[in-house]
Amino acid sequence: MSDTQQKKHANSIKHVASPLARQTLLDGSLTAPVAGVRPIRLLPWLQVVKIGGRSIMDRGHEAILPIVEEIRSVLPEHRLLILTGAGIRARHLYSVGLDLGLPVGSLAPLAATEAGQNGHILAALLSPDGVSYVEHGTIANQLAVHLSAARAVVGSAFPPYHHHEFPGSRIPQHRADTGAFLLADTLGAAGLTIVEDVDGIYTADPNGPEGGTAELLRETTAAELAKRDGTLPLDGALLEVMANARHLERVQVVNGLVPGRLTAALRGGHVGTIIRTGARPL
Ligand code: GWN
Ligand code: ATP
Repeated sequence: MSDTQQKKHANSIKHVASPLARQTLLDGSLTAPVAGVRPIRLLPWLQVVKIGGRSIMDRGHEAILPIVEEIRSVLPEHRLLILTGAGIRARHLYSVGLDLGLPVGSLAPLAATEAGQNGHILAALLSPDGVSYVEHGTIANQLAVHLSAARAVVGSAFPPYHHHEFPGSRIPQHRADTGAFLLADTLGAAGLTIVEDVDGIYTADPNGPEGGTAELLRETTAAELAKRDGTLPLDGALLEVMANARHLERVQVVNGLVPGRLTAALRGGHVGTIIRTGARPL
């Protein structure tokens, strides 16, 4: 190309004004003016409900049928994304897989399938009410259209990290509670209720050796829980994700074995443990 041709060509290039084009995305002071604003709420009317795999689904009809009845009765009031946890089949899988030396990236997708199976069971029971199981890809891309056609859908709470699961631990760190929170926060949902088999979060495992002295925490923060020693009825990674939440300011953990608790929580009642996240009202 001659000099004149080159100049003509350069003048015809359309320059796209892009504030992040010239800087490293690692420099917080440069990205903050562009990336520091709160994201939009995609589905602000959505209520997300995580149903425990071990705590509810593994108990069979005694626990599942009353929850199905309760979900059915709240459908006229709420539009729901119901997400199920993986339960004891995943725990058995971890023991077999770990014994065989499988890496965490093999175990994560295998455990996730169990969360999906629990979702299929729940969706089948709710199908007379127009509720179906929807795949991960559908949750990602077509949730709005499905929730325009039905009051609720069911999906797997396990996040699809698959073979990208972080190798920090041999058991997948990002499990069903984390997956449910990540979805609820990114969708800008109105709320997330985590349904367990205990009244909420206690100072120690109420079913453990110190259960007799364990006290229920009516209200706490993700930061306080992160500082505590001992076990929780939630994934550890959830606390880290909650600290960086963008929309969801609180989550409630409720006992799904007590009829009416889920309904009350969805109506804004304080019937379990409220955990405040790092998200702040604007
Ligand atoms: O299979 O129950 O979605 O919604 O994490 O991947 O391991 O897959 O590897 O859309 O993509 O078992 O087949 O399975 O639970 O996750 O789904 O029936 O590629 O609808 O095909 O991200 O459901 O499944 O287990 O959730 O959690 O075909 Mo299942 Mo799960 Mo279905 Mo899904 Mo995974 Mo898909 Mo997926 Mo896989
Ligand atoms: P998943 O959905 O991943 O299958 P889940 O949410 O149904 O699991 P668990 O992970 O077993 O269920 O969590 C519930 C259990 O956590 C309770 O039955 C309780 O015994 C136990 N637990 C441990 N520590 C605490 C605590 N500090 N407060 C309340 N429950 C606790």
